[in-house]
Amino acid sequence: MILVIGAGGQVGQELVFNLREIYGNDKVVASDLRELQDQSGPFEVLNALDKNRLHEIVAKYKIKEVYHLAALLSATAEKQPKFGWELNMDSLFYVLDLAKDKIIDKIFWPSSIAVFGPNTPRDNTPQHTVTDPTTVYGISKLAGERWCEYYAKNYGVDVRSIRYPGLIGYKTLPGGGTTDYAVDIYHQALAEGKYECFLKENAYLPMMYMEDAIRATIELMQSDSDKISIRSSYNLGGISFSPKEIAAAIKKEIPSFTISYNPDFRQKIAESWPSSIDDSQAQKDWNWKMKYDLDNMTIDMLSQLKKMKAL
Ligand code: AKB
Repeated sequence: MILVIGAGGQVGQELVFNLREIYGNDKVVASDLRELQDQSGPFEVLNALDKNRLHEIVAKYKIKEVYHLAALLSATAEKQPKFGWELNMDSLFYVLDLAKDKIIDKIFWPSSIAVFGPNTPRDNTPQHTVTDPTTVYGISKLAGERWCEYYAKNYGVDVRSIRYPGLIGYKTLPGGGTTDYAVDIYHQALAEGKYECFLKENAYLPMMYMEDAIRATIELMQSDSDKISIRSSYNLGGISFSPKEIAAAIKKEIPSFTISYNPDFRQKIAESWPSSIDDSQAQKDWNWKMKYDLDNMTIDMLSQLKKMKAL
């Protein structure tokens, strides 16, 4: 049995859907702070900081695999630093300890490009390099990565992780990240024909279409354990583009679309992150291969959003 913590979030909703397609609706327990609309399988209300409730759910369903997605993202955690640290770290320990105590067998926990910082090489950022994050979110993800590796090496815990780039999907809205503009822009392009961006026009960041990100997550989790050479977190490259370039891709589909720029505090966060990522280790270890580039992602995003609006 599988438990997804944070099933109501941007990644969670899509991951639950895909896991249920593969393993069956009744084999995947979704959990979140609040009840979810989609009740296609078992659901439990769970605050990721409530260790007793987590243990209760794990025992009730005989959970063996946990996808722990609950976290405060970069922009939100800057507004509540102490709580961001507490949520992102304590909840991870609760899950890691379940595996250390042999109650569960396998964990997926997402890290992020936010582990990098201003002294990290910005282009084609290597797997092993300077990590000097400037945000609470990045600090918590970097600390989490070190703990994952520690638990894997010292207690034999089977924990797997990906440093997600900015994720772009049509089914759900992101919650409180620096890369959120790249989802918002598609919604606004269809609704208003224009978009005001909170980053500068040349703020290059690594991004990825949700379908690729979900596939990467499941492929990593399905790989043989002896193929996984990285127990902290794998770099995942994705597509690198700037607000100006995504606007140009949208303009190809909606010629009247316009963009303007009004950078806020998130610009500084974006400047501290890489512009592109080297994911050759993921390619080598578990045959990772991305499918979507900027143009085919844009075509798919716009057509899916149009379909959803028509419903
Ligand atoms: C954020 O912008 O905080 C996230 C991330 C890159 O991890 N999307």
